[in-house]
Amino acid sequence: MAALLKSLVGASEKSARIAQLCRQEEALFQLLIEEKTGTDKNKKFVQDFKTLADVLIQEVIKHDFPELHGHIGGEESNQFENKTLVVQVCATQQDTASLLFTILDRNQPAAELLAAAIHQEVALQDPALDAVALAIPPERLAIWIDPIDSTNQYIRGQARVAPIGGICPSGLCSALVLIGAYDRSSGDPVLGVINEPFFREDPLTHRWQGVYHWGISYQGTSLSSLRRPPLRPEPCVVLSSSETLAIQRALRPLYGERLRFASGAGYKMLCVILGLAEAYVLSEGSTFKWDSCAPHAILRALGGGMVDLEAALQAWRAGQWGALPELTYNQPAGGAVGAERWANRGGLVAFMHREHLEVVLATLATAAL
Ligand code: 2IP
Ligand code: CA
Repeated sequence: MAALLKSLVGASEKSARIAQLCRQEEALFQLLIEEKTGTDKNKKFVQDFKTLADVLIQEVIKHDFPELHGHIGGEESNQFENKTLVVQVCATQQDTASLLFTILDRNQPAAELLAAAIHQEVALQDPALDAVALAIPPERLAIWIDPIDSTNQYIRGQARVAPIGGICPSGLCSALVLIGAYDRSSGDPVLGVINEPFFREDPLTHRWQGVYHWGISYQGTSLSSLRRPPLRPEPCVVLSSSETLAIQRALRPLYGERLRFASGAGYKMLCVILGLAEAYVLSEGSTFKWDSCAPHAILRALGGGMVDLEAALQAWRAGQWGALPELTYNQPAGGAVGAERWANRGGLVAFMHREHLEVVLATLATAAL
C-alpha cells in the first residue's frame, strides 16, 4: 500500500511540475494560449493539451503499476486526438521526447521540457508516507485523475488574490492535481492525493512551491497527512459563483456573510478538508468522478464525506436519515453518453461533520428550490 500511495503522490508531483512548467516556460505556455483568437479553437486546444497531460500522468502510473492497466480514468476522452500515435512513457527520456515531438507538431522545446518532467526522479522525503503499512491489493483498486482542475483559473494565472476568511475566491491557488483510487467492486473512494502546485511563490526566484495532502480510508482504517478540523461555532459554506439563486437564498439566513464563493470544484472540496468551510454545496451536475474521488477519499479518512445532493434530499424528506447516499465511483450514469456518464449528476454536498451535513439538508429540504 505504501508503494501505491507513494507512487500516486509521485505522479501528483510530476503532474504539479508540468502545471508549474507550463506557466514558467514560454514554449509550454504557448501550447495553452495558442490560437487564442478563435474561442472554440482555443478551447479545443486547451482541452487537447489537458488530455495530453492527463494521458501522460496515467502513463506514469501504468508504468509503476501495470496491474492497474485498464483501470485508470480521467477526462472525457482518454485517447489523445491523434489516434495513430500512442501516448506513452518510453524507456528513456530521449524516446519520450521524440514521441512528444511528433505529437506536439514538431515543437522541440515543449517536447523536451515535458519529457524531462516525466522522467525526473521524484525524491519523496516523507516519513509519514513511508510509515503507511496498510495492505490493499492494487488489483482491487481503480484510479480517477484530474491533472489540472480549475483550468480557467490556471490559464488566467492570477498569482495574488486576497483570501476572504482563508478562502481565495479565484486565482492560481485553485488549480489542483487530483488523483483518487476507489474500490472496483464497492465503488467507495479509498485513497486520495491532492496536490497544490501553486501553494506559495518564492519571493526571490518567483518559482512556485507546491504542497500535497493524502488520505486513506479502507475497511475501518483511516490515515491522513492532515488532521480532522473542528466544527467551528460560526460555520461557513462555500459555493460556486454560478450556484443557483435558489440555493443561495435558502442558505443565506443560516450563513449570512459566511456564505463564500470560490472557483474550482477540487479547491472548494479542499477548503472543507482544511476546515476553511464546513460544507461545499453544489446543486448542479457539473462535477465529474475525477473531480471528487480524491477529495472524497481524504474527507472520509478524516471522518467526513460527500453525498449526492438530490438523493440525500430525497432520503431526508422520506425520513431516512440513517442512509444518506455517498457518491460512488465505479458505475456510469444510466442513459448518459461521453463524459456525462461520469458526472455527479445529482450535485453534491462535501462535509466534515455529519451534524453539519444534517443542518444543510434540513435547511434545503424545506426550501423552494
Ligand atoms: C471544473 C473546474 C470548475 C468547476 C467545474 C469543474 O473542472 O473545477 O472550476 O466549476 O465544476 O468541472 P466551478 O469553478 O464553478 O466550481 P476543469 O477545470 O477540470 O474543467
Ligand atoms: Ca476538473
